[in-house]
Amino acid sequence: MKRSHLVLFGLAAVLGVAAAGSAGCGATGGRNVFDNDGGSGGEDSGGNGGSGSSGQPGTGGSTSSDGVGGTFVGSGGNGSGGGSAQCSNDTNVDNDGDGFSEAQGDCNDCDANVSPGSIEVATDPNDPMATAADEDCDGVTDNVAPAACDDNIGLQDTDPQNGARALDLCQFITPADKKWGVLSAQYVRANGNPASYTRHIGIQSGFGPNVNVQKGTRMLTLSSGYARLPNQAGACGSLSCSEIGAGTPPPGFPQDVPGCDGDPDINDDVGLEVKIRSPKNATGYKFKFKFYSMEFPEYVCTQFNDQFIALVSPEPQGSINGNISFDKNTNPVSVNIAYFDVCSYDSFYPQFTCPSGPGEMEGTGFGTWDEAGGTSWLQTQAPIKGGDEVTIRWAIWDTGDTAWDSTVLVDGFEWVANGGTVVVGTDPIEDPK
Ligand SMILES: [Ca+2]
Ligand SMILES: [Ca+2]
Ligand SMILES: [Ca+2]
Ligand SMILES: [Ca+2]
Repeated sequence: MKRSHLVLFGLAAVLGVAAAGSAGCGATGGRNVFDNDGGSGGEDSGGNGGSGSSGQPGTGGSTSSDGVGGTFVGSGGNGSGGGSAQCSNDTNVDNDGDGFSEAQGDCNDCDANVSPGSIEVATDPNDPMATAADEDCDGVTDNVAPAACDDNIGLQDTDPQNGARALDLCQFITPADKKWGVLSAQYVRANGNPASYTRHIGIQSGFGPNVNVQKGTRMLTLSSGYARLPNQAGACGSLSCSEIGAGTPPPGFPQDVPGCDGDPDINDDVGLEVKIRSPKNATGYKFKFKFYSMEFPEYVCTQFNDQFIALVSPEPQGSINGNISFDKNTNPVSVNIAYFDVCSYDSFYPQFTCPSGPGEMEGTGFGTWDEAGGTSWLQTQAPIKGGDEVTIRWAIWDTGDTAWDSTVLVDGFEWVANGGTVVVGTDPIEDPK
C-alpha cells in the first residue's frame, strides 16, 4: 500500500468522526471533508466518504475521482460510500479487522495497516505523494523504531535474547501482548533441540579490519569452529575446532548440490532460533549474512561442504524445505554457493577467480590458519503475512566430519512494511558498510 492511501484514509476517518460528532447520526457529504486537502485528492481512491451510520443513507464521496486533486466532490449515491459500510463510529467495533477497535487504540479503524499492532514506517523522501503517517498509533508520526539495541553486548554473552538483539530484533513481547515482536529466543542445535552455550557462538563488533557490522554495533556469529577472532580469548587457532560433536540435521538437510557428493552426517551444529510475531502491516522481512569456510578451495564440491540455513516454520512459499537462504540456482549456502567470491587467487585452482579479493578475510583466521574463502555480504528476504507468528532458525554445521570449519555472520533483521509483494530470494548487498 502506498503511503498516500494511508493518509487519505486517515484524513477521511478523522474528519468523518468530527463531522458525525457535530451532526449526530446524519450523514455528511464528502465535499467539506476533502476540500480541506487541496492538492492531495486526485488520483487516490475516493476515501470513505461521509459518516453515514444508524442505517441512514450516506451521502459521502464516491469512489471515483478526477485526478485533478483539490476539491473532491461527493457524488451522493445511496450510502454505499458512507462510513457505515467500512468504518462505523462505534468505537468498540474493530471495523478494519486488524485486532484493534478505536477504543483499543486504533487511530484509523478504516485501514488494517494502521493500529498499535503495526510498525512505524518512515516517509519516503523520494515519493512526492508520500506524507508522514502514524502507522503504529502512538500519536507520533514517523517515529520509527530504534535502529539498534545491541550496544555493549559482550563477545561471550550467553543470553539468546541478546543474540536476537545483535541481529537487531529489538522488541520483545509476551503472547498476551497484541503487538509485534520477539516471543522467544534460544540457542539450538540444527534440529531445534536446545544447545548449551559454547565458543561456537559469539557476538562480534566486527570481523577483522575490513568487515563491519551492518546495523547497530554488534552481529551474531555462529561457527562450526569457534566464533572467535585470532586476537580474542578462546580462538581456535587452526582450521578445525570442535566442542559440540555429532548432530541431527533438520528434515531435507544437508541439501545436496547437483554434481557434488553429499553426506548425511552433520557435526558441530549450532543456531539461534527466534519465534516472532510480525507487524500487522508487514509483508516480509529481510536479514544480512556473510559465510566463510576453511574448505575453500581444496574441498569445493565434496561431501564435506558445511552449510548455513535460515529455516522458517511454517515453511513460506518459495522456501526449500523451509530454508530461505540459497542462490538463484537453489544452491544452499556453502562453499558451492554463487557469491563465494572473497578469496586469494590460487594458480592451482584457476577456476576460482576471487573477484572480491582476500581483504575481507584479513584478521579473521580464514586465510591465515588455512587457505579459505567467503561470500560477500548477502541479504535474504522472505514474505510474511501481517500478524503471523513464525520461527526462524539460523544454523550452521560441519558436514561429513568436524573439521575444516565454517563461520557465518548474521545481522540487520528488518521488517518490510507497507511494501507490496515479497518473494523469497538472496542477493549481494549493493553497498555494504
Ligand atoms: Ca481496527
Ligand atoms: Ca508512530
Ligand atoms: Ca568443527
Ligand atoms: Ca567443515
